Amino acid sequence: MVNGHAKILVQTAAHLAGAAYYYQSFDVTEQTWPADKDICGVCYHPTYGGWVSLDGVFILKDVLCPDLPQRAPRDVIPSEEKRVELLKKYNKIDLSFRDLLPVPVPRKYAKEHEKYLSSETSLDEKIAIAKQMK
Ligand code: B12
Repeated sequence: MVNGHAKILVQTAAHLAGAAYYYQSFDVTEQTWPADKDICGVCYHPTYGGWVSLDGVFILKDVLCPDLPQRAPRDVIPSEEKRVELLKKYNKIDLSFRDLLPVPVPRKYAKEHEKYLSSETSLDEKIAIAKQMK
């Protein structure tokens, strides 16, 4: 983050890399939220669903591959109804947004990790949970 802004938008990067589809408000035809409401988008992995964190990108400055074919990400939430559910849950920080694939995911976050993520955004609370885990 630089001056409160992300230096790299990892969700856009994940979508363009073909790694995880980035569902945004414009991926839904009938908007069910007020026009002036900011709806944050969310990436969905074909195998791990919402149980992924996009924690960085590798930039290979001297490696150029102009012929590398671009791979489209798999659209794993094709239905309009499910996309609305996903965006609504994600934006309410209802953590069940992670479980919308029709099949179970092979691996989820540890319970402690979930507790950490569901805690209030107060740094003190997060530090206390991290200390408990230690
Ligand atoms: C700032 C931030 C927040 C802020 C603001 C959220 C926001 N999206 O603005 C706050 C603190 C609220 C937040 C909260 C959460 N966040 Co957050 N956050 C970020 C962060 C650091 C930057 C996001 C950002 O500033 N986006 C700026 C906006 C303008 O970008 P944008 O909406 O994508 O717009 C661009 C695209 O639309 C693109 N574009 C235009 N046309 C097209 C077309 C296509 C096809 C594509 C692909 C792109 C594209 O152009 C626009 C930019 O010009 C990212 C990490 C990162 N570096 O990217 C994590 C991130 C998005 N957060 C994440 C998570 C998990 C959360 C929480 C669930 C945290 C939690 N408690 O667990 C909550 C969710 C609540 C919510 N309402 O979003 C994850 C999402 C993972 C995923 N599966 O997608 C990320 C990626 C972090 C990570 N390490 O994985 N977050």
